[in-house]
Amino acid sequence: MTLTPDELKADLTLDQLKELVGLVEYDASRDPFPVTAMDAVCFVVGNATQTATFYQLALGMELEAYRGPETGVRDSKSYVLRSGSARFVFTGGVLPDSPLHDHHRKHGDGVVDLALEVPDVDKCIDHARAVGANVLVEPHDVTDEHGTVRIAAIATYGETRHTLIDRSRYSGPYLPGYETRTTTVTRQQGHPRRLFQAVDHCVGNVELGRMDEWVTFYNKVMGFTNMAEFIGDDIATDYSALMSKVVASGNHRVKFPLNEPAVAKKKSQIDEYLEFYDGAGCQHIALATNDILRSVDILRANGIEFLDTPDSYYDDPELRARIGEVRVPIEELKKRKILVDRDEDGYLLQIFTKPMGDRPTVFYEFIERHGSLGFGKGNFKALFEAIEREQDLRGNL
Ligand code: TYF
Ligand code: FE
Repeated sequence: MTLTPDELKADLTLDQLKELVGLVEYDASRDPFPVTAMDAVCFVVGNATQTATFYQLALGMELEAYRGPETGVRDSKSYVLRSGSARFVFTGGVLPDSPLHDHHRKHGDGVVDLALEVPDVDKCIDHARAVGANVLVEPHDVTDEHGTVRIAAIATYGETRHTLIDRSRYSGPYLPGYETRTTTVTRQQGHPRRLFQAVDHCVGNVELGRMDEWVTFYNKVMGFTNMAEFIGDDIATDYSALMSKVVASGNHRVKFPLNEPAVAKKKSQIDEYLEFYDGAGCQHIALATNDILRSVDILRANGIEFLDTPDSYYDDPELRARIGEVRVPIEELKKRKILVDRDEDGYLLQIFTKPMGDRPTVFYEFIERHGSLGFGKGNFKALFEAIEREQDLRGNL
């Protein structure tokens, strides 16, 4: 397994990545759709200029590239931000009749593209087409003075897409046509340590009864395999009001949990998302950090709001017994409302933000893994109760 140029640039070693996001060795030569890593999470937002500043100020990301009217693109502004190997691109419409405004009118701020870095775009597209995928953009080269990228795109759930990018022949900022831009924010104590280093997983919410269709899509079209963690009928009707399965790329570098609403006693949090996003879409992005306590302290001080966890969660003797020793006293987690889960491989610490925008749709998870390859199954009950308290406050339960 090799590191992508982004990961090298982000000073991450393969061992650090394994620890951060939980990678596995596999035989790429037998993969019909080899994927190297996430390339970018691309958002369409109502105000990309302010969103880019907010992500620098509050989430400690660094501005890296820009494209817009000043660089000859009249219809939109795009800001590229980085934290470790995680890359976010925020785009907003500029001209009054921009189709980006139509997207934003319908969905609000949201994820339009979970872009993947692949070694061979044509091989992926040939396979995807042969098994019936919807090819949105045919493979083509894009070139500037820094080199050439090969690009294509396939459709996934809702109006979301997967752009496939081979950037092995390119050394410029983000993509051809972008110019280098550096962070405008001056930080108080010089150069900050990052608040997160990588994207751990990206979750999709799909319509009632369609989860298995999308799992099959990722299996057949993209060669992704199912991971052990899932929420079935049994848990769904008791308290979660959702069903969930997880697919991962061969090397586990890319993990996509998929949720659908379940018919339960209460209105599902997934139904709330589908209603306010007006369709299927990306629900949360999990960001891997190697110091979740520090990250959460800084994020809170910067105004990021997290879901509450009741003290009873930490005082439960069953939790204490199941968790055993973790790297800090449980009191430190309790103070910060950080959740903890342990499975056969190790443990993880995780916390969830409230929705980031005006609509109750997209949010973030911060996760610190210590061996565990799971998604916090032991926390599902506490987490879903916290989500439902917020849903109730919004009048949507
Ligand atoms: O990604 C996961 O599976 C966990 C748990 O609506 C989760 O972060 C699952 C569904 C959901 C919120 C969180
Ligand atoms: Fe998650």
